[in-house]
Amino acid sequence: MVRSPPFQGGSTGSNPVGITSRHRFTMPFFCPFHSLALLLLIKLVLRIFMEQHLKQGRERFGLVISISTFVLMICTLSLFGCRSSEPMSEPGELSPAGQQLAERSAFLRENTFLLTSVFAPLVDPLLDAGMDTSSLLTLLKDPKLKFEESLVKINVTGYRKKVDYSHNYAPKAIASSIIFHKEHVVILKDAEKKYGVPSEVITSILWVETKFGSYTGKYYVPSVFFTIALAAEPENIEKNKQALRAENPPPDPSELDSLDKRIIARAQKKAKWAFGEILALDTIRRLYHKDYTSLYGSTAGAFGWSQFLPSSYVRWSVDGDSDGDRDLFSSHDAIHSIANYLKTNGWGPNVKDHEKAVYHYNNSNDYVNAVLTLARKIKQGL
Ligand SMILES: [Ca+2]
Repeated sequence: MVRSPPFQGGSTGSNPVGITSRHRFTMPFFCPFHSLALLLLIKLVLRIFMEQHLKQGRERFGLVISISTFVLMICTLSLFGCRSSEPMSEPGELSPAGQQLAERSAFLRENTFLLTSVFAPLVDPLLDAGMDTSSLLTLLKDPKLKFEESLVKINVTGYRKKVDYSHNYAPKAIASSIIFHKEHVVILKDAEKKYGVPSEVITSILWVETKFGSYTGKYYVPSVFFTIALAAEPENIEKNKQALRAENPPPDPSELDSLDKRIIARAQKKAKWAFGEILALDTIRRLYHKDYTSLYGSTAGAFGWSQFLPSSYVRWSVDGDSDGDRDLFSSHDAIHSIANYLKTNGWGPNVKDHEKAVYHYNNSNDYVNAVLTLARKIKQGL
């Protein structure tokens, strides 16, 4: 896919159509300064002429000649200065910013559906951030791209539901993990040797995340990020404010202002995060030639056996089997990518290092406990 030149955003200030000012004063004596200088020069020449004919003193004549020479010199210098500081250009030439603006306008005129799309607020920011027009069109024309109402809901009063991870180290989980470890022992030990992360920890994460690739998520990943990137749009903020007031029981009226501010702050944070993940998706397309228009994952947009976010894919995925593709839907690449992730994010010789690295993977102490408990049980069962 040929990448179109990225557009740059921003106002062109007092020159909205982008016409350059470089062709001002291309006729220099239209400049008020030069016009005045010319008048002075003409006046002095006339005076010299009159002085000569009136045969007045030679000294006075010399003074007039000196003054006229000085004025002529100043006039000439400023004339050249004016021309050199404002080089001439072809009439109608656009500045780079003006040209970009004109191209952007033409693009939007050719694709008016963008302006009526629910994702219209993201078009300019994504183009400003460097996403090329062709990939943006591919995404927004795709009927799979949908606004997922549930993903912009923000709850600022309810406690986050505690996730129970204990089933992840139940006997069935341990037995399945030991079987997987034996079947993939060569790849697991290769990753362990390369990154210093124990094979049973890698196995444990693969089980907890996706049950060895059995549940990698059913959400269309671009829809997840495009939807969440709209979380801070006024209508979505308003929906959350209304939902807050409709809660049963409703919140204390004296707390509403504070809760509204929390909704706005959280929505802005989520929208910024999702916008960054859209750009990471596009980076994956550009750098690794991956087609994300068939990518499915979790409600958080994590995908593959290892459940990496797009930004994690860009930073920490690796091509474990050296086939030229970082494919997190393959066990080989997922195993090496998890090991690389943990190694890069703090895995070391101490328990604290283990906890830190796994916590980085998923910010939950219960998750950390489940992963490390299952890993210990796998090791005991081998
Ligand atoms: Ca590969």
